[in-house]
Amino acid sequence: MASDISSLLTEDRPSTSAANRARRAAEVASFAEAVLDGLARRPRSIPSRFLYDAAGSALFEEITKLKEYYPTRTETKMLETFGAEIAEHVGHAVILVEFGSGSSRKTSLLIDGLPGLDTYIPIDVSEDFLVEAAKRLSRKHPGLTVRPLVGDFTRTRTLIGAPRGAKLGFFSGSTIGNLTQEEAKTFLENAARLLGQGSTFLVGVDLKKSLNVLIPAYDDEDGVTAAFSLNLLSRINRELDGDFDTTTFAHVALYNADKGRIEIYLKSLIDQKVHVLGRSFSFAKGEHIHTENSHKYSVSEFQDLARSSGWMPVTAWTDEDDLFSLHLLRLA
Ligand code: AVJ
Repeated sequence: MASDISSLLTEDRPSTSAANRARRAAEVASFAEAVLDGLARRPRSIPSRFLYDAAGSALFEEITKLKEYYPTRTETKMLETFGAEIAEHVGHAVILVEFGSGSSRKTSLLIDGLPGLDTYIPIDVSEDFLVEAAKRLSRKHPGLTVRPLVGDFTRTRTLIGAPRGAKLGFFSGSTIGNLTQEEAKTFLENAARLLGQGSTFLVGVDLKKSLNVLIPAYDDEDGVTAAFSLNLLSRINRELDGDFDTTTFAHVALYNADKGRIEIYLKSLIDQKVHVLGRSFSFAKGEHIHTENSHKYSVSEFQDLARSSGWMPVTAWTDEDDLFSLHLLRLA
């Protein structure tokens, strides 16, 4: 059977160039609102999802290859090692729904172990990434129907065009760590509604660990993570007529033990005034903009969170160095 990529679908309208323009305009408007609000607030903060424009996504790809950044390679190896065990639990799945288009390598490993799979539905806000990933996956897995869905996966309400059958959700890379525990709970509840009764959910979650390992993963020697953070200011310059001098801000990564998370900030190195969309913002030397959180969970902490969101923990796998965990959840 020939593989097929159905045309890109959004929740409310088909993909046309007019719809794409409208979507892009809406994205810039929501970025503008978030930046103007976030810079006026104290403490200053900008939601981390805005880190991932084309330049930011490319820099994140570089991060995943750094020697200091253990999550991607550890999770990939775990999918190889535990693939057969995972398949024992989810082998009945007909439809794979991926939240946030991860690296297609990880997804491919999962698909390889599930011969009963009929349809793959990747959900992502970035249409370009989605199209690329869909093409790659479709080529690699002839016979698999790929139905990409453009949208914010935390808000997806329906799976347009999904055939009937058991669904397996996949949320890899510890992307769930970007969400606060409250947001993560809401996300897991929404995912339960979206996937429906009898479904299973495979979630990659970064573990708590020694700061000697954790901090360098978010503040690498070559400054790739710093460049990834600072790209947010360059994006403001590009899209919102900003005049940030990125050489006067520094990337800061620290571990907040109370909240069990890495917190990332951009710190002003001097007293300065910056303009965005005609508005002016003063920064004192040492003042921060909070740009990202990356929550870390013990196995039991995440299982408690899953239970509180209506999911039943089935199994959790960890690697031999206890760096990363894969959780299998089931909906009763
Ligand atoms: C994509 C959210 C999983 O938290 O490890 C990596 C993002 N930011 N380095 C993470 C990130 C800086 C990453 N996630």
